[in-house]
Amino acid sequence: MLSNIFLLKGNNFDDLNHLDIYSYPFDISKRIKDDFFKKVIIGHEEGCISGEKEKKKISGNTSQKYILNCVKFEIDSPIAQNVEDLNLFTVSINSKMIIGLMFDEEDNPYDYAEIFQELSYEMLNNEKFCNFEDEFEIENFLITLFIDIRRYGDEIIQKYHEIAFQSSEIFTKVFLFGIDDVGKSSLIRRLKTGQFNDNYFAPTKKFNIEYLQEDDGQLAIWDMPGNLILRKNWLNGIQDSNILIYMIDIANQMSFKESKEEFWKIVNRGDIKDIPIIIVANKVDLLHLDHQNRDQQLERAKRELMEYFQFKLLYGRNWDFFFTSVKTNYNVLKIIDSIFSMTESN
Ligand SMILES: Nc1nc2c(ncn2[C@@H]2O[C@H](COP(=O)(O)OP(=O)(O)OP(=O)(O)O)[C@@H](O)[C@H]2O)c(=O)[nH]1
Ligand SMILES: [Mg+2]
Repeated sequence: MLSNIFLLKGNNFDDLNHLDIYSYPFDISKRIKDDFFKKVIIGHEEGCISGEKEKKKISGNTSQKYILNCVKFEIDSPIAQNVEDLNLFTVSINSKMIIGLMFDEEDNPYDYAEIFQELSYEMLNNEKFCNFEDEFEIENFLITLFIDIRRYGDEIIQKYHEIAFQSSEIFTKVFLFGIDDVGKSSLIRRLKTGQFNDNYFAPTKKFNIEYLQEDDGQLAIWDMPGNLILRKNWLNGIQDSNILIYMIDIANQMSFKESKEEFWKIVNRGDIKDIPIIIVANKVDLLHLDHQNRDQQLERAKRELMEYFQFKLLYGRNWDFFFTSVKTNYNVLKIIDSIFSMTESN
């Protein structure tokens, strides 16, 4: 678990006697020996030089969000260090400042590598949280970064470790994914409680795992966060899945391109090629289909989706597609039936 965060700032790291030190929640400068921070700086530099970690700038990230013409703060790859028996993870900002995370002994800092870099980058360059000119600003930045990384650890990493220990044999593991706002968590609520709430808006931030007892067996449904930053956690949860469900918001055509890219990023992975997939085009109630031509209209919509998403490339795999409305309950139970029929035949 993350226990503390600190920031070292000086005009010049050659002058290690004149550093400004900020930390949260404990004032660590009072608790540890004088030369601790020197060792941290030297350890960080050595880690970079030895190439223990590829020294890759986050500004080179291919994710669209990080491509900016002018990057004010460059964040290097984090370096794991053990200084005075403390388990540390450090990044440097513009090679002038160092942010350090302190973890419990048993933690693996590399579980936090991406979130540490991305959050720092996002807060400094996109949200312009801090210019490092004002103490209050720096403290505020550190507190926010600490809380967000700690929450990530509690909600994603700890949960992942806990669940990895549970036996998957008695459950059919259903991996439910898709970009944000398509209706994944609403589907789970509908299945669990029979309810749907139009005003429900609670983007999923962690692995949300629900267990369902159905006539044909028990399901463990892993509801993934669709949030852009959290999507990379899909790969932490997908192992040992018995079936994948990919959800699309049929009413939001603007999102199709993004949704298609995310779909193929996962589905093209060799290690999941034998896992059956159900593609669910949700929110069909928003299409305002007219009663008389409903079937033809759905048929046409399906053809267009097949073409756009290139689902034909799934040829040879065990897959299915159908429309749903979690709101009106249309085809919701069909999802359950398909889960059992497709996993049985697999
Ligand atoms: N009209 C309509 N709205 C829906 C339907 N399903 C979900 N919604 C609404 O869509 C919004 C997003 O639903 P969520 O279930 O939170 O979406 P999600 O995919 O879990 O989103 P993330 O957790 O951010 O990945 C909510 O306002 C739901 O009420 C549906 O079938 N029809
Ligand atoms: Mg959700």
